[in-house]
Amino acid sequence: MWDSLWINCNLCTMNDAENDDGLGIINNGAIASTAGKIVWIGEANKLPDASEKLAKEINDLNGSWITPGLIDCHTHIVHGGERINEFNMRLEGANYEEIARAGGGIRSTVKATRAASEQELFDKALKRAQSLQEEGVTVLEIKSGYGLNWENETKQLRVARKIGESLPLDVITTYLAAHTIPEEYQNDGDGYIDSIIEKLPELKKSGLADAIDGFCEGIAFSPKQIEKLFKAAGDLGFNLKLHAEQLSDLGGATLAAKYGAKSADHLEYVSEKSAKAMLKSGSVAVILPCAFYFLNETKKPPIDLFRKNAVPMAVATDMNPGSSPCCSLLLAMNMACTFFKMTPTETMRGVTLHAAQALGIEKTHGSMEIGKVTDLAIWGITHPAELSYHMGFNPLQELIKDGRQIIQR
Ligand code: DI6
Ligand code: FE
Repeated sequence: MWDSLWINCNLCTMNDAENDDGLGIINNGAIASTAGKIVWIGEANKLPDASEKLAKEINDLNGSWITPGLIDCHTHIVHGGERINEFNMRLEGANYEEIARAGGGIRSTVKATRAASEQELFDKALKRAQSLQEEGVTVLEIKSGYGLNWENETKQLRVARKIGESLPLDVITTYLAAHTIPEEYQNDGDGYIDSIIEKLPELKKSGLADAIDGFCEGIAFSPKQIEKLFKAAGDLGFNLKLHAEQLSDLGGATLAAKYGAKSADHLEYVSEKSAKAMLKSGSVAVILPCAFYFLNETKKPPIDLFRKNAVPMAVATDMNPGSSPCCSLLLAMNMACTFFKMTPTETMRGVTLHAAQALGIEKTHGSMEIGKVTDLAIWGITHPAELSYHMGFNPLQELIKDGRQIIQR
């Protein structure tokens, strides 16, 4: 007996075995779920006889489309304060690096995050998570990185975990203490990296973080410093990720690949050598078009290079108060197409299959296949490409998490 059966729908399975169009489309399909897992999927006319009697509940979708629940694989939604003053400064001509060097930027959010209580951080982050969820997101990565000391970094991670416990949403947490050098360490980046490394075993024990991330950039940490962090974190069994080549090419993506990182993110300035290394290591290129847009950048990530080298591309919001105050994964998909000329099929893969790979959960999430979790987004659309096409319009009709309906619109 199945718990639920969805019929009269078109499926965008993201499973190549179904259809090698890059989306795994099945027109007039059906999908069944038991105990939160997919137990049957295929063309409706191949359903076993008397399947109406096989399911406790049948949902007739009247021609709607089903995709896997979307995955936002790069966010900083837990943070204190906003950065509207910097927005104004940039409109008047200052750039992101200048503001950061003048003590604004990440450090100003660090002040606000340290000052905020756990409850305050939670209340704000919950709204952001809900707004992502309203657009079909069922898995969300959340980074720390605005505490920059043990007490406040773990405060952010506890809030992130609590978001996952409070909403029907899977939260993957990432420890980004190596986001920038805190004031207490001024010009001692090496000393700060050592202080992070010292706490990694305790972090591992706490279970608060699934991955370790860093910001490899002139205004943050050098490849040498990141390498030291990656060695220690990798030895402890953490997944690795890296903000790399956002503002310049320091070879961060090559380093990420060398340590088998799940992803390297941003990558506007990435080299061909790094792209090749990423293919070898299976690292995903996480494309963050909202940060590119909001900072008014002109250098675009080399999408053709990733295509040519068959590097999987994910797309994410990078939701954060400084470079991407964007809570819409659908808008990120749209911008990936308009700015970077990714195809709607590539962006769709970027928020499902490849986003799952960037988080190391591709065995259970990111496509609709027998045995994977029943995370389904149900849309009133004519084709999945429509999800990359609209701006400021949300065609979500229903969201199913672990087989249960959690949103109906
Ligand atoms: N790159 C980014 O775009 C965010 N972090 C990072 O390393 C921006 C963070 C911020 O400006 O608060
Ligand atoms: Fe980021």
